[in-house]
Amino acid sequence: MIFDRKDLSNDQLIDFYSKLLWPRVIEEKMLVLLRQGKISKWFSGIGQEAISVGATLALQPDEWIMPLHRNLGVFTTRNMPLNKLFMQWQGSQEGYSKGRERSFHFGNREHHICGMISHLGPQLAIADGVALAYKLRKETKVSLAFTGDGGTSEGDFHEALNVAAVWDLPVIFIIENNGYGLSTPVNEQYRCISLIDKAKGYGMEGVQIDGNNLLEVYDTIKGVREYCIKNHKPYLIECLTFRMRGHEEASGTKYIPQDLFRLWEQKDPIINYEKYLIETGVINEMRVADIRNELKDKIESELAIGNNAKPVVVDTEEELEDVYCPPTPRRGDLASAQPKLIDNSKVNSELSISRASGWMASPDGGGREGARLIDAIKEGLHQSMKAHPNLILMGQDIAEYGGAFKITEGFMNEFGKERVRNTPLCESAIVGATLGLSLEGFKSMMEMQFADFVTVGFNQIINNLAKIHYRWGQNADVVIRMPTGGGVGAGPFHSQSNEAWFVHTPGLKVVYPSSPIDAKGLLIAAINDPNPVLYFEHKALYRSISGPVPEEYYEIEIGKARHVREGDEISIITFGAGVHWAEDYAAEHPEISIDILDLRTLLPLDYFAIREAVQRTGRVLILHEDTLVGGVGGEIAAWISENCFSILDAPVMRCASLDTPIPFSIELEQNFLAKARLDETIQKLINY
Ligand SMILES: Cc1ncc(C[n+]2csc(CCOP(=O)(O)OP(=O)(O)O)c2C)c(N)n1
Repeated sequence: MIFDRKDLSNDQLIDFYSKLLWPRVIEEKMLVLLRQGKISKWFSGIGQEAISVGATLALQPDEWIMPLHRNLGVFTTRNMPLNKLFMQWQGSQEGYSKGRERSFHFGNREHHICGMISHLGPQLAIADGVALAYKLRKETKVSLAFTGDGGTSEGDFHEALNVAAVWDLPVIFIIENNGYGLSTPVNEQYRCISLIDKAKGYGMEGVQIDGNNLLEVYDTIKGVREYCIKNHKPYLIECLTFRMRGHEEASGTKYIPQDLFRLWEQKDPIINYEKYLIETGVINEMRVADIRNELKDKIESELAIGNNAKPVVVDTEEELEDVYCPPTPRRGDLASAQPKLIDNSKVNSELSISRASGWMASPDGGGREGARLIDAIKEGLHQSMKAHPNLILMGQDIAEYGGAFKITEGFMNEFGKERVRNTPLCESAIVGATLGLSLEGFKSMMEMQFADFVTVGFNQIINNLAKIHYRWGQNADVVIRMPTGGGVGAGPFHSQSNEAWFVHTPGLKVVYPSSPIDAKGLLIAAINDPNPVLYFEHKALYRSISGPVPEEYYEIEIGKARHVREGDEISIITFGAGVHWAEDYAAEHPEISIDILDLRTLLPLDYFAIREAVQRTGRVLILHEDTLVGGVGGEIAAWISENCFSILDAPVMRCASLDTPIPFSIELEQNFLAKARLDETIQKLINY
């Protein structure tokens, strides 16, 4: 192995040695503790340390790194104390994730390390978001993300590299090519000759290096860092290396030919570097022994602290509280933009909403007063852009074109293309980028062109945005706008109601306004909320309903339902288009006294208002546009039966859409929608 020290001093070379050795001696100790049952799982990076250590040394300490399961050297080179790391690996509450995460699945703001989720590839796009933040602030910084050779086959790899290239983001993507996925060799993983061939396809530069040569890794990444900053571009680095142990300790190494171990033993990153330092007189064997002994002593003293971790004390309240980030106090320049809180949660005749004749009105149907739902959303977004100079909008065709539904029309001219960003068709990477922006203190709103397309960004929402605060205390200050719903003759993939997927995910908030006043106030509240909020907006209501909307900057509180209509025979609990179906039905059936509750927020639910609605009539119908099985109606019905049984006069009934995909033809769609069964269900409830 040939080392080139360039202008590194002896002291620096020795410091590098100690940093390279530290993760190795920690691991050797952990493998013993694993066998003793003191820690539960271990993913070994033995043989690959030069990559983690060299990369971290090449970056500034406040540049974000997105490591994976073999990157102990990132954590140690960023000087995370071993006692706390050890507490983390033991599952102690004094570790970095309060005992909630295993092995390397945690991050820490202070050290600018973003914790991985098991799915590997999602780390890459978070680096895009961080780099975008650096770029927007004109900071001379890069972000750096790791992937294995196996991870390069994930769609996340493609999306993250593509977005970084298209947006000219200073991101360093590092592939640690150790020859195997879990047991899958590279020839069953990809067909290009080498993985840097992929760089060309994205229009970026790439280089393949010896990942076991610390100085080569360090020097390359240092140079690449300068390139990325100077040229505002990403870069792909493939580090050739080898995994000297099993995928994780339990999986063994039987599937790997033994010759390979003998070959790579010769290329051990530590032994070779140590040899180089001794041969060039930078260090002598005595000093090497001293360093090794110092590190061994350090391990013992750190583990002594780590072993003293207090036993886990379960506090359910704290567990639930930590799912969400508490509201952030507003700072300086934004203080003047404090939104007013409007409470329209009680029946209020002034807030009557007018609907174009028939719910399935054509977009330009007449008969409106005040602002339309779409105008209200636009105004809420516009005022939020003014209130938050750090709010970034991202979505397909949202810049010059103004978005598929024209909600951001004119925004690009007013706020600039940096803040109103067209995205490539990379939903997963864009959700990942929202999280990266959040790491750097930005707010972002992503427009899903249609709520249906969220499936291709699902993992980042469900597993990263939703869980990150509970896992390691980092918030995801993100709103995802979801143009949703049917009644527009758009078929199975432009009409779905998929809110229930998200209601089932702790850590998200889900709002679903049915009126213009709520649409504006809930959007402002969602953007002000530091947590990830899925904001559902019904496409068929965009231009078919209108109502009074205050011009001021105001919030409607998330988690509060609205009592729409007073009645004493049955209560309809609903949201979105269901509110209008219920109101229409009530208007057409004055002989029935119908009470209507608009939930407005589906997560967290307003249980107080639900109980009151049950109390008012004792007969409850839950109405929603989503299909019946697994819809939110089932959850609400269960809660009512458990908590309001004594005040019920009839079983809770549900009216929902047919359990089929959404058909295209208008006749089939009308039959599909819950509205087609509303009369029948109400009659059943009344006559029970
Ligand atoms: C999306 C996803 N699929 C499968 C797995 C299971 N898994 C964990 S690590 C791994 C192999 C990863 O290989 P590679 O990216 O080469 O990294 P290495 O472990 O070799 O460092 C697999 C298949 C996973 N964690 N996530």
